[in-house]
Amino acid sequence: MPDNLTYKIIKEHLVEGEIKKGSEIGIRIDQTLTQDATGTMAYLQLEALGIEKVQTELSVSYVDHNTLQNGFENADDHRYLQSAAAHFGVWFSRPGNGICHQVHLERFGVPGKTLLGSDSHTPTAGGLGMIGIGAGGLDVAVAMAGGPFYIKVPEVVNVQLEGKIPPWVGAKDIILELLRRLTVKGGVGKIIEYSGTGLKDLSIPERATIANMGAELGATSSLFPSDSVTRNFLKAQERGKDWQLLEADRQANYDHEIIIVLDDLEPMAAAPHSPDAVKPLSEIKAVKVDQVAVGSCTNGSYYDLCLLAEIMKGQVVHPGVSLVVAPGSRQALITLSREGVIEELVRSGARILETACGPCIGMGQAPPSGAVSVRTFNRNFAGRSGTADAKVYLTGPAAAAAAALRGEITDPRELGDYPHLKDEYAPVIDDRMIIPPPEDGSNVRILRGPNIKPVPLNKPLPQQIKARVLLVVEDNVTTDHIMPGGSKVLPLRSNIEALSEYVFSGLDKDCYLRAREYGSNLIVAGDNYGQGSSREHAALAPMVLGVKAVLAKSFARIHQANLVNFGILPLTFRDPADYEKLSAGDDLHLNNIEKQLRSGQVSIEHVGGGFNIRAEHQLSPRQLKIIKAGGLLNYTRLNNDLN
Ligand code: MIC
Ligand code: SF4
Repeated sequence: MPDNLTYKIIKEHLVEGEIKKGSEIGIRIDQTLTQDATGTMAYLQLEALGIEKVQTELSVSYVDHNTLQNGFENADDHRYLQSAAAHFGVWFSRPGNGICHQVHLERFGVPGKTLLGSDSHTPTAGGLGMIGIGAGGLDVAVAMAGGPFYIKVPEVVNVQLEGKIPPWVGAKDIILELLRRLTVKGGVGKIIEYSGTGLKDLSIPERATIANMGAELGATSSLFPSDSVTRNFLKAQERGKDWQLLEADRQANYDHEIIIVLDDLEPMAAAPHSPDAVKPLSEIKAVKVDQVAVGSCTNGSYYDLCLLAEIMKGQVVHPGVSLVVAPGSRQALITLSREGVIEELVRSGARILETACGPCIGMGQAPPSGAVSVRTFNRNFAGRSGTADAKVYLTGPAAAAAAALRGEITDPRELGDYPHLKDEYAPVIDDRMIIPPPEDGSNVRILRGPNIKPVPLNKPLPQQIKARVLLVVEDNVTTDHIMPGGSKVLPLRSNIEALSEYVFSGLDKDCYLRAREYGSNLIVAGDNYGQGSSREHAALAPMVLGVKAVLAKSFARIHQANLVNFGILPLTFRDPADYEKLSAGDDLHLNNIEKQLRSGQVSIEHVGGGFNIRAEHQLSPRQLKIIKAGGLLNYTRLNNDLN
């Protein structure tokens, strides 16, 4: 049977299970990446697993998120990560070298390989024809230790890009169009595979922009073929030998087909506060802009910044706008400097930031109160910028340039002729900020700081859970709601007890106090609970606050896996209408849990209400064992088995 590219790569990596829709399979992971905000936990867990050396073909530890050093915490984490990388045989990309996804694409990604990363935007690597998947740090630690990664066999969507993209419309508009059509939960359980006549005009960084934001669809991954464009990119990166031709078989089967006619697209933006609140820029009128931010793993490439500079050339940013620019990698920054682009940007009034995530995760550059910020990033959840009442619009770099010049949201087509960017691509290759691991790192001492605490463990599943409803939350609650980012909270990522005081703090700052008072808690949620990031802290911190179960209408993939990994029971309503029957403070009992879980259905007693809620679970037999053991670390230790 003719195969799509996704199945071809999965089949080559299959180590457990059968490729049958919906069933769980284990795949071999060739490469892993971690970043600093999730990496300390991942390596602490690798230590807890008792592993001596990583077993992957390549593992890289990046420092790109927590780069503001307001206190010792982030710097201590960086030192811990550097020493742990040397100890375990992991490459270390130093702070200042760039954002993990962009650096990985440029320096390490290989078509046809699998990449597991402790960051939800790991699918960026799909721009190069590899399957990149985001996961919690513990899953990545297990993969580094040589264990398979488990996923449900995904549905594969064929997105055909046909025709030619008009001037002023870019890769970002393609993925925004898909978000407009499919919404933030439209990709759950799916891998998005791209094809069509439009592909030949899309460079690898542009493909990476699209693959990157597939995470906002909730997709497991996004995948482009590996073609002559890929070959030229790899050659320019002096990695031509890593190239191979990879494409779907002719007449390959797909579960869904979507056609996007590129000629019909226009410049768009995702309006506050969701990446799927997409509108054409021509329809957004008279919105004054206070800040424009360009960069991130979505649009921080050399090309993106050249486009910004070219549009702004000879002009200066509007007096009411602060323009901040963070190149995505040191390679991009050096190349842009060599070509005078940085000078152009500075002349146009850009405030050049470190090559890091920066404002995307609220690590500095919080906009003023009530501000409008136009960002080339991928997420615009309320509060993520660091300013609770700021409104963030997500656009491509051309629209960002137009907003920076005009001081209001502007359709970039109003600026006249589209600038001509030169085609050739000659990046400066200089890997001296990437430290290879020593041959034998077993004697390298791992350096810890006082804020780096051991990974907390859960207890095995009891026979009965008596819990109080801590919170009832709506649809599409993000991990940023559950466990906020930002420069104040992120430095606590290595200290779960301290971090737990911020659980749901954006919704209710006293939530943690109530959770401690109740002792045993349950969260009730709507659809797509836990969308967004891969941060396992959104499971770990609730766990230390005594959250035993989450009862939702549905879950986002990575967060559900993280809940299981830390022994928190993810249950879904059999009848979503029952959601209305529950309120914060209700007492619920789950009796005879093991027996009920075995049957797949769980009846939850509402104490005081005199009724029962019917729930179910979608856990595989393997996940049930993990839940029973009180999480994956306990389970792995019990079985002393990574397979
Ligand atoms: C994000 O964009 O939300 C992050 C910060 O990169 C997260 C990882 C984290 O929370 O550390 C992600 O996307 O997984
Ligand atoms: Fe960093 Fe933002 Fe990308 Fe997350 S989405 S990896 S915070 S740049």
